[in-house]
This record gives sequence, C-alpha cells and structure tokens, in this order.
Amino acid sequence: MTYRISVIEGDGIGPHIVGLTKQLLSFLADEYGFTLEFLDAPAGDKVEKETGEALPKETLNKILSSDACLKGPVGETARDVIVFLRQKLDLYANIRPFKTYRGVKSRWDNVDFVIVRENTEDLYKSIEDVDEEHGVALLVITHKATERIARVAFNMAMQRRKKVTIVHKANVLRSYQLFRKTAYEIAEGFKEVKVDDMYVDNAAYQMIINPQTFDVILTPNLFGDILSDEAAGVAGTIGIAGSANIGENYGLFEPVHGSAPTLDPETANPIAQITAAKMMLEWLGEKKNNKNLKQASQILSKAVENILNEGKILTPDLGGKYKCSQFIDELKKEIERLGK
Ligand code: GGG
Repeated sequence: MTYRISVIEGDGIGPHIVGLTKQLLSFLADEYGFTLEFLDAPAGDKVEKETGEALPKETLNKILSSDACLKGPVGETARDVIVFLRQKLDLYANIRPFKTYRGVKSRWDNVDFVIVRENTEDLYKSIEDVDEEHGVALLVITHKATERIARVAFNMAMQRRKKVTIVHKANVLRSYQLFRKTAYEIAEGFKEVKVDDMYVDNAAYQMIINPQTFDVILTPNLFGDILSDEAAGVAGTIGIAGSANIGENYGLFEPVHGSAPTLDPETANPIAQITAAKMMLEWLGEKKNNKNLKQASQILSKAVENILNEGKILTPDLGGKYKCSQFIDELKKEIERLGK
C-alpha cells in the first residue's frame, strides 16, 4: 500500500534533519512492507523570501492531497505556516510527550508526561489590531473547542496513569474560567481519571520542582506552547521532543523545537524530527488499520529508546560525538538488530 506524505523541510537545520528522516522512513518502509511517496511541500522563511508567500497555494494543495504531513521547523514565519495550517485543517489537538531517559542528562529521573494543547484558539487565533501605537489581540476560548480537546486529554489519560491536570489562568481571565469549567464537565464522563487544575504560573513552577507528579496536562494554546519548551528542558533537551497536530481526518507531525538557524546542521540532533515521524507512522497505522505501519512505529520507538537509555550514541548537544547522519546510521543498525 502506498501512502502520500507531504513534506515541509522548513528552515535552518530543517532540510538536513528532514532529509535524513525521509531516508530513515524509506528504510523502514522497505523493512516492514509499505510504500511512502514523499511530496515536496515548500514553506517557511526561505520560501517567503523567494516567492513572497510563506505557504504558497500549491503547497497547501499538496498537503490537502496527502495522507499526512511531516514538517520540519520553520523560523519567523511560524504564524503563516504552522499556526495557519492548524486552523485551516482543524488540527485541534497538539500532542507533546516529554520523558527522561537514562542516557540523557537531566535534573530529574522518571519524568513522563504529555502536554495536550488546544491548537486552534486562544491568542493564536491571531485576530489582532496592531499599529505603531498599540497592539490588541483577541483571546478566543469556546465551549466546543475546549470540550473536544478535553476529551482527547481524558482519553489519553485512560491509556496512561489516569491523571489530568487542567492548566489555565482563571483567576485573571474569565475566558480561562470557561476553559476550566468545560474541562471539568468532560471529566464527569471519566470517573476513573483523577483530575486537578492549576494556574499556569503554578504549573510552570511545579514542572520545575515536582515534574513527576504530572501525567496529562490539558491547556489552552499559548500556555501549551510556552510550557512545552519548559517541559523539554525539565526532561533534558528540546532536541528529542516530537509532536503531533491531529484533527478528525488529518495529522501533521513536527519537532517541538525551532529552526536553529545558527547551528551547523550536521551537529543537530535529529531525534525530535524522528520522534515526529514515529508519531506519524503510529497515527497513520491506526487510521489506515495497517499493522506494518504500526510495527514500524513500535520498532522505531524502541530503537530510539534503547539508544537514549544506553547513552553512548549521542549527538554533540547531548555530549556525544556522533554527527547527525552518523546517528541515523547507528539508529538503522539498532532497528535491524531489533528486527532479527
Ligand atoms: N522554541 C521552540 C520553537 O521555536 N518552536 C516553533 C514554534 O514556535 N512554533 C509555533 C507553535 O508551536 O505554536
């Protein structure tokens, strides 16, 4: 079976880590018996410079014609590319897992939680009025969007340690009172899940001093964006954090990190991009009910986990000596070893 994957290479380290991830995906496709057709979908800062548009219409059409999208990091044009795509394709659930590994230095052990970020509303709705003198942005929270993201968070908690923390700022903004109230309404349908809530400032603090207490964090868009970088730092590094943007019918997968424009791409850590690819295989496997895709995703997940727990094959950001492409070669060896 052939699946069409639109690919946004992005900016900075993007083209390099995405190119290597495509090679890795083709390798997995050969090993596990499926075919991926990659559709080049140019978008980002460089494309804007060349064409005047960060996300040209042809790119959008390619994405719309594909089964899923693998996206690299983009730079200054995040609003016109990823924030736009999340809203246009109604990719309302941003799933961002964070976890510590034995071989990756971190201030904490046994951190394992997921941020479930509402992906279409809040200040990122980008309804703004800005001139030289003032800037006004509309904070949008609706019952409908909060309900559906809360369901995602509670269903996810059922597969995990059955705890959801609703993160908001309801002591200052009534819109976030609506978010909290709606999330608690959904909690009523999930009696097995323990639920609590926190102001975002306290959640940011607890994440630093007590990160093991979190399982699933349910939060609006802006807080989810900010807490994600903090979570990555608490778990060790943003270099390994992948994420999924999921709607009813489509999924877009990307690293949590940005484009790191000053970094030599060969010294970049490709794991966040690879983790995004792993999440894509898993989602596509479920959606298309294809056991080969699911198996490839599981093997890739295990191979990355083994390498990160062992802590020997690491890129320079993690204190290792492996260049980006060498890391991918070693990862392929681990995949082959696990497949035997
Ligand atoms: N600091 C991580 C980073 O630059 N991420 C890219 C970004 O800002 N994306 C926009 C978003 O996730 O809303």
